[in-house]
Amino acid sequence: MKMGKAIPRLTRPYDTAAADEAFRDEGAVVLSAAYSSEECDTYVAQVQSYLAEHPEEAEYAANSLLAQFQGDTTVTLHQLIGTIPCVPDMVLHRDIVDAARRLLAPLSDTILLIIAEYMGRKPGAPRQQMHRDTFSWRHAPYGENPIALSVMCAMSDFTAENGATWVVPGAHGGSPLEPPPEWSEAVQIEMAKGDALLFRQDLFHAGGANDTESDERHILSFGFQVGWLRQVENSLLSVPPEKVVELQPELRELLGYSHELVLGLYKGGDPKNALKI
Ligand SMILES: O=C(O)CCC(=O)C(=O)O
Repeated sequence: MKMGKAIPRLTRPYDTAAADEAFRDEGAVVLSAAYSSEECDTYVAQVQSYLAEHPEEAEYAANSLLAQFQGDTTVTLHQLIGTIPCVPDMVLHRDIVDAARRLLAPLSDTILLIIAEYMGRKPGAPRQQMHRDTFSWRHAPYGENPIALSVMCAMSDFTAENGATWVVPGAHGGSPLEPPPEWSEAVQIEMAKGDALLFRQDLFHAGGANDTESDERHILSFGFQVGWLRQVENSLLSVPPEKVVELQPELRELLGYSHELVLGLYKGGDPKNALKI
């Protein structure tokens, strides 16, 4: 395993060659100010009002499979594309989608959205186990070229105290079943509100402990995967067709109204035909 030292941070306009080099050498890159402060505030406000109007969502999430991993000091909300109005445009962030397309091109002609998820890590949230997100596809082959990209966006400041994400620079390219590196090799990625951490899903990382009294860490988490793998979030069930038709065509494709050669066909043809638009 090749070990680097720091995760590069890019400012606008983002240098695509530098981003690609960072993925290759360190497994990750930070895009500074990927989102405006207003976008972040709108996102948090929309999530919070949705959760207030739909208490059943919190109850469902608290008993879900992923809740066991996140713990009860984290509030989560899934299927954001169909429920939180600002999220479709945020997920279609041009620099992020283009970075994913470049990164995943060696192993697939198409890409899909893995998940679009809110996480609020409350004071008292413990440090997560170090993990590779490719655990979702632990039987898939792994190597030089990744099968998925994670995007962890700071919707409020990520600080060392409130649990900014830890990553191990250069600890990518291996199996999700390998033992994690030592914590001494990990670095914490503090980010200002609006910054986005992009990392190969086979990079070892973890959410940090929130040791503050009252500073909840608000996250927009999403990602992209090669088009021939099953998505983590079942987008075709999560976003009802009447919502899907209102979305931008590129986002419809990223949800799964697309096909990788003969995978994902509808009646032997393009799954977009099911939308009758
Ligand atoms: O909380 C974070 O910053 C990282 C979260 C994460 O890695 C996860 O939930 O899998």
